[in-house]
Amino acid sequence: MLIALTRPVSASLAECELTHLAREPIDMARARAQHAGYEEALRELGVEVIRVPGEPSLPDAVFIEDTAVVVDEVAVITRPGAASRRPETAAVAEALAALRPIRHIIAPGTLDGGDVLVLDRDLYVGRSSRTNDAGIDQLRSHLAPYGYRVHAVTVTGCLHLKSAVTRAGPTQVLVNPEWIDATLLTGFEVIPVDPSEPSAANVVLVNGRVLFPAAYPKTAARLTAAGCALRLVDASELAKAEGALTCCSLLLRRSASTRDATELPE
Ligand code: CIR
Repeated sequence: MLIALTRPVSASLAECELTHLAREPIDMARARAQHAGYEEALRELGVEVIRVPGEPSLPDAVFIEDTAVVVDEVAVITRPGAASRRPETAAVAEALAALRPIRHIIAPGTLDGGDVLVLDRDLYVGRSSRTNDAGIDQLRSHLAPYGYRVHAVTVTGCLHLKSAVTRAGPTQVLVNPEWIDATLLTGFEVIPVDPSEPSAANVVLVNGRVLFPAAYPKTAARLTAAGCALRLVDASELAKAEGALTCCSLLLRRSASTRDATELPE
């Protein structure tokens, strides 16, 4: 069984961090409805959704992905690159403590979970405006004992590594080649986003289906043609806060001992 930890949309979302986007008004009712639709889609795909308590004064708390890196053996609580986001980690650490042994990224390291792409035992980690080399080195030290390899990847033009690449199938990655050198991801078939949809590369692969943003029909067609089964979700209001689909959950197996290879890709 897969678990998704999520966190409610904060009342202060309009004060979120923005790096590559201009601030636009956010329709809060719509943002909350879209977030509920995202959670519902996860449930529909067989995931148990557990909500971590909200924190209305932390604008970006809904983007829970950035607060931890979770593998079967351990959870590494991050130290987000944006100082405003660091208080988000405490509640997530508390929730994860019931599910995994906990490790921490500490100063001077910074790391956002959105920069970490787990492909089997290889973790590709974006060196970005949020994640520094000290954070990457600490992640490597925490995960090496379990046989994980951590590779640093330079990210340009977007917020996080996973703005530029995510897994779309057992052997497929969806990539914006303008933002990352996809040849680094050896052993995977690279599906490029449609050039008119640069932000379409962030998808959630779960139980063999791909949660995909409804806003990007041309890239959706490419994935469908490549044999991916899509479940569309509308996340357009959350996108105004520079959040994409992976950002809104932390996906993990209930326990390593009950691993089912059909849930998350190996
Ligand atoms: C931020 O800038 O930190 C938030 N407004 C958006 C975070 C999106 N998270 C993600 O891509 N993993």
